[in-house]
Amino acid sequence: MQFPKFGFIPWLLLGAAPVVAQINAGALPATASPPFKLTKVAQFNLPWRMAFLPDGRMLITEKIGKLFLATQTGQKLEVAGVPPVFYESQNGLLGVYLAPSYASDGAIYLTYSEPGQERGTSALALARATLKIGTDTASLENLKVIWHDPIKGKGGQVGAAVAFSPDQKFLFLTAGDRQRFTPAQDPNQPAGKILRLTLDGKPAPGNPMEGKTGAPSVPVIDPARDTEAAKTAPVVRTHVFDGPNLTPSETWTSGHRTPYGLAFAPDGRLWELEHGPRGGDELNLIEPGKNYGWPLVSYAVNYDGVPIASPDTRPDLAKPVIYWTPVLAPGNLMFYSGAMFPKWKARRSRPGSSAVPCTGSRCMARPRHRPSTGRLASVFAPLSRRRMARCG
Ligand SMILES: [Ca+2]
Repeated sequence: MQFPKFGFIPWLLLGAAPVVAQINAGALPATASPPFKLTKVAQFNLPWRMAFLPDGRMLITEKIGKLFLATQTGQKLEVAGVPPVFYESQNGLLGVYLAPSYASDGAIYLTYSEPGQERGTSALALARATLKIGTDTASLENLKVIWHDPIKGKGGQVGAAVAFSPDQKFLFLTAGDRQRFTPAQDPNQPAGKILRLTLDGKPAPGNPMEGKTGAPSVPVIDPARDTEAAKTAPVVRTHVFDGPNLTPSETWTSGHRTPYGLAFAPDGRLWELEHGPRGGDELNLIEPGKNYGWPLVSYAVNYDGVPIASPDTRPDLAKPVIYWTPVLAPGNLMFYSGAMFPKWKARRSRPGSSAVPCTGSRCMARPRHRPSTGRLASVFAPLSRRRMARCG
């Protein structure tokens, strides 16, 4: 039995189940002011991710399909050589990450919606390229798609977050459910999974289903109205894999919906943030081979009000450590251990703070890591006009 020691926030335990304390942090009251000052230095068109270079400059993606190199004073330079992306709603150019070897070889990774042949279709792609920076130029060279979901189809909720293992040898990639629900429970489809790959995009050794291949073909459906409608959604086509279906051997965990945040904590544990439907955003501790339940269970209902079974009904599925109803709509997850924010400063009892910038609620959340329990306690600093939470 695990029971986190939240002595500083005893109210969190009110109503908690006796065995596992799932925390709903959604209704916590906001704090009045953020512990930092916001200064506008540049403007972007739908910026989605940033990656800091060793010299302090940033690579910033725009979902519409552009990549910029920007200084901290706001000078922008568009990076040439970005691949074509399918931009629509949640699809587009999404992630940018420095490779562990960046300092020696300039390698970066991009994640994006790769256009399909049929109009309105796409799939998640992971590409590696070399960033070349000149005096007044920047470009990507030798760009190569090292992994992609071969099942092109309709829908948003791409995922596309990357985290590197603490030993820098492996790459974790989130693949969202594409608003099709059922693929998240299909071991033959990447959608709704967290994959663990080598740095060149191959199935990583040591994965739970290492060496296993999947079905040679899978049915493809369009996004469905809700979890119930998805069960009987018409098959729009059958995808036949070109070669062996490597999905099982790539899979680390399954049952994810909209996994936008993925990061290793200073203690080496992997955490993931995903959107729930009408409620039920989740912070999950990611452990190999586990099934995180979507769309079988959720601490929320569908957008149209159709109910979804509670995670409490399925002890075989991994529950979130924290969930949010109402939602935050988390856009990312990062752990901060720098010195810029004294209150966030890492110290022996707290080796790092995590931060969650949110899309829907215009906030910054700050779940704090508590090494004494090995868990994250729910502590937040809001930026927004909307609800945010502070508890400790
Ligand atoms: Ca879940």
